[in-house]
Amino acid sequence: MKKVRGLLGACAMLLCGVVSAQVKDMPGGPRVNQLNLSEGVTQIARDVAWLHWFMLIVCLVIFVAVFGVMFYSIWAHRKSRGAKAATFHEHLGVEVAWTVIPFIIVIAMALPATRTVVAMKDTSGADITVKVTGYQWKWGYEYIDGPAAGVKFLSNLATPRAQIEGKEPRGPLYLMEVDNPLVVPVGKKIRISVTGGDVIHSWMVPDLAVKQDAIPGFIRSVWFRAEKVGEYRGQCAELCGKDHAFMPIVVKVVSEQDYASWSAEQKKLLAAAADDPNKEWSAADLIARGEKVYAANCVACHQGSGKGVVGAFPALDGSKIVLGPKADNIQILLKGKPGTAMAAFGGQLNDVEIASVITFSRASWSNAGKGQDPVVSPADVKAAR
Ligand code: HEC
Ligand SMILES: [Cu+2]
Repeated sequence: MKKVRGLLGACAMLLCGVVSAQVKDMPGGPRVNQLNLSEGVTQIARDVAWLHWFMLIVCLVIFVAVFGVMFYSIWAHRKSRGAKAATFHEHLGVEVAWTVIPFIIVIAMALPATRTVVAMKDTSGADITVKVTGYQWKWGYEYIDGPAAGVKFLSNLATPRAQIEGKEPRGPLYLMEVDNPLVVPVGKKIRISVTGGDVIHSWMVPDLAVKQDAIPGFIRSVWFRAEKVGEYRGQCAELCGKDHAFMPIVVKVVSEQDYASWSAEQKKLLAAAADDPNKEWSAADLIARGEKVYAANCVACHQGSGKGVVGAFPALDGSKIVLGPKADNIQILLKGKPGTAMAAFGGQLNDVEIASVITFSRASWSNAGKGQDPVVSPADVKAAR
C-alpha cells in the first residue's frame, strides 16, 4: 500500500511538473493538454470533428449495449442460480436482426464519411493554387496563379539553434515558427498541390483539416477555405526521418486587401532578387549574401561552425572539396550527392544563392586564405548548370 501511495505521489509530482512548466496554449497551434481535435476554421474541419464524435458515440453505444447484454446474461443466468441452457438452434428473427441492424449502422456511418472524404478531395473551382514541396528539412511554396503567381520561396524553421540545443530558454512558438509563412486570403478556395523533393513528407495543418503526404514523383491536391484571419500552425507529419519534426508549417490567413499588397510586395522583392547572374558581384557581396543562404539552408547539417556532425555530416571547414577546384564544389551544390542527405540545391536555389554560399564556405572559418581562389561567381554556376 505504501509503495502504491509512493508511486501515486511520484505520478502527481510529475503531472504538476508538466503543468508548472508554464506551457501556454499556442495561437493557431496545439493547446495545453489538448485531447480533442482542433476546432478548426473551415467547414471540412467542422465536418471532420463532427464525424469523429459521431463515430465515437455510435461505437460507444454499441459497446455498452453488446457488453451490457453479455455481462447481464452471464450474471443472471449463471449455473449456481439454477439456470438451464436453452437448446434452440437457428432463430430466424435473431439472425435477420443481427444482419440487418449492423448493415444499417455501417451505411449510416459510411454515408456522411464518404461525403466528407469526397468533399476534401474536390479541388475543382479553386481560386488560388499553391504548389507545396517537402524538402529535407523545409517546405517550398510556389504560387501558380492569382495575384502572387510566380512567387516562390522556401519556408524554414525559425527557432534559433540555441533554443534547440538548450542554451537558451524555449520561446512560446518553439519549433512551430518559420521564416516565411504561406500567405493566403481569407474566404477563398486554396488548392494545395503537394509533392516531395527528396523523401516522403506530409503537409498537415489541423486547424485547416488538411493532411496530405508529399510523395516524390506524385502530386496530390487538397484544398481549404479558411473562414478566419489568423495564423495556423502545423508540422510535417511524416514519421520516419531525422528532422521531420523540424520543418513546421505556418499558414497566415489575411484579408483580401492584405493579400493583394503582400503579393505586390513579393513580386517587387522577386524582381529585385531575380539577380542578374551576369552582374558583377564583389567578393564581399557574395560572402555577405552567402552567409544568409548558409544560415537558412546548410546549418542544420553542416553547423554554424562549419564543423558538421561527426559520423553524419562532413565538415566544410577544411573540406577537400571546399578548398579544391571550383568545378567540384559547384557540382556537389547543384547535383547533391545521391543516396545521402546532401540534396541537389540546383532546383532550390538560384545561381547567385549557390555562388554566394559556395564563396562564403570557401572564405570562412579556417578555410579563409587557404585553398584555391574562394570566389565563385554566379556566371560560373550558370555555366555549370
Ligand atoms: C540535410 C543535410 C545537409 C544539408 C542541409 C546540406 N548538406 Fe552538404 N552534405 C551533407 C552530407 C551528408 C554530405 C556528405 C555526402 C557524402 O557522403 O559525400 C554533404 C557534403 C557536402 C559537401 C562536400 C563536403 C566534403 O568534403 O565531402 C559540401 C561542399 C556541402 N555538403 C555543402 C553544403 C552547402 C553549401 C549546403 C547549404 C546550401 C549544404 N551542404 C547543405 C548533408 C547536408
Ligand atoms: Cu518532412
